[in-house]
This record gives sequence, C-alpha cells and structure tokens, in this order.
Amino acid sequence: MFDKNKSICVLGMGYIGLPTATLFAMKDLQVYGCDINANIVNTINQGKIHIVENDLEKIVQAVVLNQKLIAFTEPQKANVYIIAVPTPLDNQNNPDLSYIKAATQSIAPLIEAGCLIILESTSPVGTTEKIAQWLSELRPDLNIPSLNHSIDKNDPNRIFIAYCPERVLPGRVLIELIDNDRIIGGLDAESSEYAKQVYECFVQGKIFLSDARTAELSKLVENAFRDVNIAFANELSMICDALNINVWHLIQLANRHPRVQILQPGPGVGGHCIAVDPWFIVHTTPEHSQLIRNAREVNHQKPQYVVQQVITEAKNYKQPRIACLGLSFKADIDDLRESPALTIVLELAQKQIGKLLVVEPYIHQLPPSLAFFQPEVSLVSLHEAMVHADIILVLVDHKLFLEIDTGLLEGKTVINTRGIWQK
Ligand code: SAJ
Repeated sequence: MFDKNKSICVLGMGYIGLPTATLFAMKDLQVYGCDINANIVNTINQGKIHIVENDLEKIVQAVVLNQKLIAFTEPQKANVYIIAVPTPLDNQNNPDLSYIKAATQSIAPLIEAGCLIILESTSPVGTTEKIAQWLSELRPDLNIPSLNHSIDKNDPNRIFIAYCPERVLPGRVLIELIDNDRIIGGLDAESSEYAKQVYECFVQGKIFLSDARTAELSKLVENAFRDVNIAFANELSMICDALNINVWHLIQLANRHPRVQILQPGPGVGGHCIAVDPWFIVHTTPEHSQLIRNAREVNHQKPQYVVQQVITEAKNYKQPRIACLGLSFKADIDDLRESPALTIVLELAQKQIGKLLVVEPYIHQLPPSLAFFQPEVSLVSLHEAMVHADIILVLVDHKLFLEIDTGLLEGKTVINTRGIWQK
C-alpha cells in the first residue's frame, strides 16, 4: 500500500507536526508542511525553526535544502494527510475542535480515493469519527470507513482514516518519535494497517494496532494517569505541611516499599498536555470521572497554595525581597506555557507582596505579563537573587539551582516547592 513514492501533507507545523514532517522527509518522502501562520511557513522554508527542540534545526535545514520538505499556508494534494493542529480548551474546560474541523474542511476538496487521513492531535474520544462524518458530508462521492462499517481494502472508491497519537517528551521529541512504542487506531482494520505502514518509515518502537476510540482514550489516559499521581503527591505535600512533616523524606521512605512509587510534589502541573488532556475525559464522561476531575483541581489549585505560603512568610519582613527561582513549567526547558511558576510569580506581582527577583536561566527577558511590573519585578542572576533576597522561593528544579552553595541560604526563609537541597 505505502511506498516511497507517496507524498504526505502535514497540517500544523507545531511541536509535533514539524518534527514528524521532518522525519518523513528524512526518509526521502515528499512532504508538504502546512500552517495557517505565514511567518512559520517562511521560517521553515528558510531552513529555520520557530520552536526550541534539540537537534531539530539542522535536520529541517537539510530536508528543506533538498526540497523534501516544503511549507505552505494551504494544504497540498498528497496521498497521506496528517492533522497535527491544536485542540485547546475553552474557558469552561471544554475541548475546542474548531482547528481539527477547519483542517478537515481544508483537505476535503483535495482528497482522492485511496488517501489516508491521520489524526495526531490529542482529542476527545469520538473525534476521529467526527472527521469521517464531516468528510462524508463534504465528499459523498467517497466511500468512508466508520467503526461499524468496514470497507474492502480494494474498494476503488474508499479512503482510510486512523488516529495515531504521539507520546513524546518536549526536549526529546526527535528521539522519542523514533524510539517510543506507538498506538494506531483505525476506523477499520484496513486503515490501521495502512497507517502502520506509514509510521514504520521512521518509528523503531513497537506499533500496536487498535480501534480509533481506544487509541484516543489511551493518549488521554496516559496523561490523566500522570496527573492523578502528581495530584496525590501534591495533596501529600499539603497534608505534610499541616502535620509539620518533611514530604520529600516521607516519599523517599514510602517508596522503599516494593510496590509504591509516589511521584514528586511541585508548585502545580504545567505544560500544554497533562494540565489539559484530563479535561477531555471529564468532558465526555463527567459522571464517571470524579477522581480525574478532583486530581485536576488539586493540581490546578496548588499555585494558589504556594502564593498563600509566600504571603504568610512575607509578613515577617518590612520590605520583603523574594527570589523566585524558575519560571518554566519544568526543569531545564525554556517553555513557559501553562507554567505554575509563572502563575505564582504573576500573582505575587499583582498582589504587590514585595520585590521579586526572578531567576530564569533559559530566558533573556521577562515575559510581557511580568515585565509590566518592572522595577518591582526584575530578571536577575542567581547570585544576585541569592545574596539580596529575604525569601527564597524555589519553583523549578533547574540543574543550575541544584549546584548553589547552600551556605547562602543561611538566615533566609526558604519555600521549596521542588524539594531541592534536601541534604
Ligand atoms: N511534575 C510534577 N511532579 C512529577 C512529575 C512532573 O510536579 O513527579 C510536573 C512537571 O513539573 C510539569 C508537569 O508535571 O509541570 C508535566 O511534566 P511531565 O514531565 O510530567 O510531562 P510533559 O507535559 O512534559 O509531557 C507529557 C508526557 N506524558 C506522560 O509522561 C504520561 C509525554 O510523554 C507526552 O507526550 C506529553 O505529555 C504530551 O504531549 O501529551
């Protein structure tokens, strides 16, 4: 079914779409990258990238140079279409499928019999079926599979549709796209099989076939599982504060049990996946998702708990100077999206708790929301913050912070949301 002469059109040149398109192009397939943002398209066509991801720029440069990857603002005719557009939440925490719908509508006139449409965007259960439904309305001339209507693989009028989620960690995207096991869920067995052949081009992990609904839920469940487990750790940290027990030591001891593996508490859960995806489950089955919803709420409220801790401690100082260590959503990346650290610092700035000395080695200037509060909020070096602050608020466990001379902490109040410097 699939061979090197087939072309691929990837819709959405973001954190997943661009690396995926690049890996196919590296395997000598003709790839068209499509994004509605003309700046992103121009950047890619110059062999450059608009996101931070290890090793990506040099391979984008190579595949753009040999014209295996060409970016456009409109989708191009191809044999395989991969939809990798955002699925954000609206302000009621309901999934917004408008980007997926727009992408489907944009490819509908281009699709020919024999084409494969792959959805990669993290999506609520039933979204792949929605794509099939939208396409059957737009293209009644095509024979479109559904979960209860399998079509012969040789039907000359048929198309193929599958859901193929990724599970890669930012910063390791290229390695994990290649090495991770993958789940593929077709609307029928023929669609799964076709999608498997496509990903086998570069995936070295095992590929497991399932149906579209199971594959959709699997992606959501992986992130919800992690969210629930982090919520457990975050709840423990608050219980321990109330009981005056060191939560880090407690977890270390409890994890000596052969079947217990508690995760680490923190200032909250950030990023654009774990803090978002569990809501997709809650949205589709609210009456059965109480634990998942509660966990999400525990993690969502943790930044407010930290803000209160700082307010309480700041009352001990006339003009408190607070070192805020880290802004990113996790260690050693520059990504501030949905970052609990940023939420906390912003709230402290708005509440005018004191002078905020922000240390974030992965950025060169404050984000506009914080820059607004200058000079009460400033971006400083680690040394300057450690020397001048009364309160040290640890928000991210960047490597740089682990190595400080802990003698500098003497006489200062430490609020340690990440449990570093325990020894
Ligand atoms: N966190 C804690 N305590 C922990 C572990 C993490 O507070 O013990 C916090 C982090 O500080 C961060 C947040 O959770 O704020 C999320 O970080 P993460 O490293 O757990 O995950 P992400 O968001 O970078 O990537 C996740 C991954 N999913 C899982 O591990 C199940 C990744 O494999 C997915 O591909 C990605 O979401 C995604 O795109 O869905």
